[in-house]
Amino acid sequence: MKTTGSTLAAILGLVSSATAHYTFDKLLLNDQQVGGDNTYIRRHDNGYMPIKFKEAPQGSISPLDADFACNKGATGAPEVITVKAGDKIGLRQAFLADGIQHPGPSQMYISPVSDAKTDTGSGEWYKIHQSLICRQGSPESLRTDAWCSWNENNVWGVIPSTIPNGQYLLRGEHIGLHGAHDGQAEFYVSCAQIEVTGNDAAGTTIPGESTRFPGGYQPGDAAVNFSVWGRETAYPVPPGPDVIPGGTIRGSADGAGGDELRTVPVQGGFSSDGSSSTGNDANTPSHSSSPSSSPAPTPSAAPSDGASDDSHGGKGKGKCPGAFPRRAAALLAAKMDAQAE
Ligand SMILES: [Cu+2]
Repeated sequence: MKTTGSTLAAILGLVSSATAHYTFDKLLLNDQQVGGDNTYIRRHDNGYMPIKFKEAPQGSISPLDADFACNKGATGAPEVITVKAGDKIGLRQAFLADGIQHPGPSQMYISPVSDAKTDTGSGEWYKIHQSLICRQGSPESLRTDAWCSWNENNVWGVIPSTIPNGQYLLRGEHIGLHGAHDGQAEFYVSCAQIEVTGNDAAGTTIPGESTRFPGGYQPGDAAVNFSVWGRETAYPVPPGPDVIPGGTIRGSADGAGGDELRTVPVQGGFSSDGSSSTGNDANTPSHSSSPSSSPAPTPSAAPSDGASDDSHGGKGKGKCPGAFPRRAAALLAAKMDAQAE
């Protein structure tokens, strides 16, 4: 692999700011890595930098930019991975990043495409997985290990039985909320190329709501203006559309059920055991067990919970916790240099 200018710039950015940034480049299928770096996951030009609405790192993009679907300048990967319903699929962090240490949700979306190697991701996206809070706790833990994804090195989900056979782009995303109180949520995004097989009973359409990227997230969304620096112990405002029927939700808005993986019920009798879902549970499982399904907190609510910008330390609080060590960044730079020889 050649060291590119943009990669070097990303490394220098890491060294100078020493933040815990990362990207995803390795595919995990049922917890085993398949292929190498970027065999199935699209390479992009954003290095380890986050995407942000506001004060994005130099050279990065906004969630409102055309490349938000698969990250800046993403190009087709050489291979498409074949998967089936029930497979656990993960997008693992790249070199020297070994555990997400940003508080926030992980999500997976799919977009049906005719050719997963060339499609740009401008079509409809359906959310197949959402990972929220796995450990019920305190306002302090909402800033760290209350989140299911805390310290995990990949964003993962499960292939639903409800989606038609065919090729898809699979978009893995983690959203860091540590700066969200200031409109600076950090989006880490990569796309894998998959082909779903064996879902002959799934019909020809994908159930549930869809969205588009860019467009799916807006700067004023409660989900990405949520403050983890106040007294909240729940996150009742997951970003984007609901998880589709047959998709999975890990944890919950307040962590009450622990680290639990639930499948969103299918309405209208698709499920093979003939059980039919009832009531609102089926529509909003991520909210149903939570006492916090009250209206979403808004950015302007922050001062009223005692967390004004001044009281929580101003600029320091928005910084990435769990700093990416300077030493590790230097090692990364050295490795990249060696590979460029
Ligand atoms: Cu960060």
